[in-house]
Amino acid sequence: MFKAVDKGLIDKHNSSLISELNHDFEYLSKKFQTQNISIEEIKNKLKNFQVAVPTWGVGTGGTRFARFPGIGEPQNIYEKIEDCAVINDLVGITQKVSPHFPWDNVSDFKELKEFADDFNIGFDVVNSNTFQDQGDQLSFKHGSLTNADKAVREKAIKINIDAIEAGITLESKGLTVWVGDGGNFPGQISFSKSLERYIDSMKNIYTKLPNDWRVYLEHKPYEPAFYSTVISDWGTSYICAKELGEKALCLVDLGHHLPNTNIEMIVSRLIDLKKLGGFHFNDSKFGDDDLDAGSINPYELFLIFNELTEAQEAGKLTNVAYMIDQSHNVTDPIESLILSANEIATSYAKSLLVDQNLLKESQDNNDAVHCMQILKSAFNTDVSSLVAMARYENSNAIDPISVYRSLNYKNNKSKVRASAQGSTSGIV
Ligand code: PSV
Ligand code: MN
Repeated sequence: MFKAVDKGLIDKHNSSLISELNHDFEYLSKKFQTQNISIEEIKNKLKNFQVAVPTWGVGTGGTRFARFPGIGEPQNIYEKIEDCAVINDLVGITQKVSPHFPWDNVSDFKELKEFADDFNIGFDVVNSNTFQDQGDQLSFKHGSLTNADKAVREKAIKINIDAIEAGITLESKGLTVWVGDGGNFPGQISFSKSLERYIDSMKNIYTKLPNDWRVYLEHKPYEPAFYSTVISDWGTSYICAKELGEKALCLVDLGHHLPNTNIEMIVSRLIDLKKLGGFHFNDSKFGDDDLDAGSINPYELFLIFNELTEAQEAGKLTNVAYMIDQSHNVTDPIESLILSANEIATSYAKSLLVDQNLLKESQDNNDAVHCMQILKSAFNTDVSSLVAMARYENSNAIDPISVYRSLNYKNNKSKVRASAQGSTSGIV
């Protein structure tokens, strides 16, 4: 079902590109044959790969200093779903959308589900927003789930329970909890008490999870709290997930680590501890910059997928929630999300080229150079024709950006959508 983008237009673009694609794909197949790699097997895995798109990602982001709204921006969750449907019609691997409540203001969740169904869009994990006030006397200025005031904690717990209830109607299967709670000054909060309150609040939320649901705990070292954050790292996240129970897992947002952290090793640790639940993909240079996935350090993204693929092949991992979480300040978010989905699929494809048995053998032989060569040779392989062929066979666009640009989508939307109110600063 294609509703957002005319299938005829995709076919027209594809027909002008297919002969070159066939040629490149054929070349890669022959190359793989000599390496005993089944291109068909990898293509099938790519055709079934999925990564969710966040509703807040299709709106133009900003920094503390300013936000420069784009033209034809979506102003509500319905318009956001339309934009997500454009992305999915073109790339085919972003069928689900991850909403943020009550950021996404919805009065009738059943109606929203029907609206999204009509665009062939499903709902991924739901997110709860307890990092800005929601319009009454109880403020999150000094924290939400960890606030010293029980009434504020109860308000934050309720927001999470409401998000679960909304998610049930939307047929989601999980809740991601990120809290910005922490302190800006030494001594401002008790490290110990705030963690205790977090666990206590989360236990309340956990009891409301349906049996087939999971709750994902997202850590982050700093921002908005710049001295100490309650759920600052994967270790704290792991301790809390363990304390809560089987349905609680850790979520790794790539930007939520200090520069130079070995994120792929964290991924491996969480896999071995049976607590890796999901990802928020993005890239960064300095901190939580929320840059486009794979735009700065594609090798890191590949190394993360290498850990995931190794674990999957060893039967240690199933059911990981993949999502993009980035802020698009200077690009059309639709273009950024198309490219990011492609980067993520590309990293996954390259990880499938790694001969894990050979890597193990070389590790056992302490052959550091050969180990590095195995990884580098997979990473340096140009798999663009393979990823494009998977898209083509799924009836999506060989070159999604050029189809998108030919739509003149945002210009057309600017004539029917309300324009953004002002250009207030703020992240996303
Ligand atoms: C926090 O920085 C975060 O990564 C969390 O996932 C939030 O829900 C999201 O960004 C919102 O911008
Ligand atoms: Mn995130």
